[in-house]
Amino acid sequence: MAHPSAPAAQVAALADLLRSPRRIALVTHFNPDGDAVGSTTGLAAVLSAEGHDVQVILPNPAPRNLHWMPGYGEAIDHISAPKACAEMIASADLLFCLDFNRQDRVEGLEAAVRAHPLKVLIDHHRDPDDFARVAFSDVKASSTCQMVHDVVDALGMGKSINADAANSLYTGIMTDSGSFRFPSTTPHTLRVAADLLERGAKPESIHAAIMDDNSLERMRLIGFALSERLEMMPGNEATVIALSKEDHERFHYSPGDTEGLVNYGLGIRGVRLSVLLAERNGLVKLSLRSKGKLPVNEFLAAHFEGGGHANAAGGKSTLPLAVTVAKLKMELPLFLAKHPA
Ligand SMILES: [Mn+2]
Repeated sequence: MAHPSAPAAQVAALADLLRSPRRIALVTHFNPDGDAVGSTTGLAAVLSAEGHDVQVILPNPAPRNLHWMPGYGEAIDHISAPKACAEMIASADLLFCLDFNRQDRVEGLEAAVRAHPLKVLIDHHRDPDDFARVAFSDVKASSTCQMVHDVVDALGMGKSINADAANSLYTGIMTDSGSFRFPSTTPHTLRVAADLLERGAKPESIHAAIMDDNSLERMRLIGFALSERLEMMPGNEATVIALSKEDHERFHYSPGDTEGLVNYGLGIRGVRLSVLLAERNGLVKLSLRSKGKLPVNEFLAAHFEGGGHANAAGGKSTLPLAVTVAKLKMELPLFLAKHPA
């Protein structure tokens, strides 16, 4: 199997670091998603099978539909156990930084991560900061989980991808690729997925655990957002959903409830850009999704302190919701005109 994410020089450097049993901490980004939890627990399972002493450390807990993931129960998080997290990082020989490109993405763990002298990065986000001794960066990879698979394989540790690791890694590839439909899904992505199936990943159970675990409130909130809050922009190419603080309260919002909501707009015929604005914790969070050559990361970087991928990116605004929506509606037509379908 080819390893586009695992260049030989970095693989050799990492192999050197893993030659004898190590105490290893693995961290990922704040608000961990399937790829974040999958890459940390998946790599931890592999390294543990290789005889290393491992600990997964999360900046905050993952949404409930990820708690079933193998190894999630052994992870510690900075919200519940700040001291233990900082001590574990400080005492680790080696710190894996997975699925994030800047050290401020770990929020409360930032100081501990910055202070660690020996970091290994595996990540697929654009423009990673230069903070790791060994860095694997592949912006074309569907997911960090796919990269972890390739790095592990290149290290000759493929046999240590046990069923737990396979289920974790498959989860991240599935969630980050939108169930194998985003353009980042390549033949290689499917070969990696096939390899994980051979090693014990269970696609049906994983999909059900992730997708069919909605609370009734979340389903009602989605219904409300689509019927009462979704606006079609002039030209019928873009949709905007703006959810106020009151909207969240009405449906007893809990974290993760609006996950994936932004994608619904793209399901409408002719729509190639969809926006979700959510007023939470005194801030307006923007999520954008697009189809084709419509770099929403550039739009958000220019106007809403954001970034991410070309077809999926996030940003924020400290302006009131209505003002943010007005600003968005002013800028969107210009952006669409600049990038015609
Ligand atoms: Mn990812």
